[in-house]
Amino acid sequence: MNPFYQQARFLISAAKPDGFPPDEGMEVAFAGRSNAGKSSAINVLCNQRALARTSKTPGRTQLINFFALDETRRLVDLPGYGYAKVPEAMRRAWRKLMEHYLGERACLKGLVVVMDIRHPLTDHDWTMLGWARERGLAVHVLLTKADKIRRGPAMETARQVARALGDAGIEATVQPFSALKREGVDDAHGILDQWLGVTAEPGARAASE
Ligand SMILES: Nc1nc2c(ncn2[C@@H]2O[C@H](COP(=O)(O)OP(=O)(O)O)[C@@H](O)[C@H]2O)c(=O)[nH]1
Ligand SMILES: [Mg+2]
Repeated sequence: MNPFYQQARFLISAAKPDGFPPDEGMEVAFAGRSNAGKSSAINVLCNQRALARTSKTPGRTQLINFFALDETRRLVDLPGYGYAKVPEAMRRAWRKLMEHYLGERACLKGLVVVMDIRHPLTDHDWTMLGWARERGLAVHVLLTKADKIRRGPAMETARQVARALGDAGIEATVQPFSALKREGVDDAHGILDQWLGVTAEPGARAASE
């Protein structure tokens, strides 16, 4: 476990841009369909049971949640999408909020798109990926719930998703992940470290492994 991410603390929730923390330092945002496993992934990456809330009733949070890692670095839990029962007005509000955040947030260094490995690349995922491409934002895809399928098909899905993104002109890295089995944590930390400029002290990193 990488001790840096264990420091994560809830900072603030915002329904509108005027509630965002100052656009300073560095952020990595997590996006994904409701119920894809986004909160579970954040919790496992931060080695905390209830940092980001997990839920069996999807589609309720329309807030952007900010978590502080240290004075200058943050993780951001974006509101889930794709939940069929969301009313049109809420959908519009979601779109406006996301377009604003992804389009304008200068401190945003990369976007983690969390997808259920059994249902990757939904229409809404492509919308998110399109926004990332427009901005030239780095993308990492976490294909989560990988414990639900066998290793061979999981690796094959990862290859297919990487190929589809490449074909669409989106530069992205892709990995299988399981919050349940805590698989893929080190790979995901490696990407976050790069984006956030985290250089673990050799001693600290060696001791944590
Ligand atoms: N088997 C399995 N279930 C998971 C995994 N990640 C999340 N879940 C379950 O999927 C449901 C939705 O997870 P949650 O993290 O709340 O999704 P979110 O809406 O994207 O934040 C919950 O019941 C989780 O326990 C995983 O890696 N494996
Ligand atoms: Mg969630």
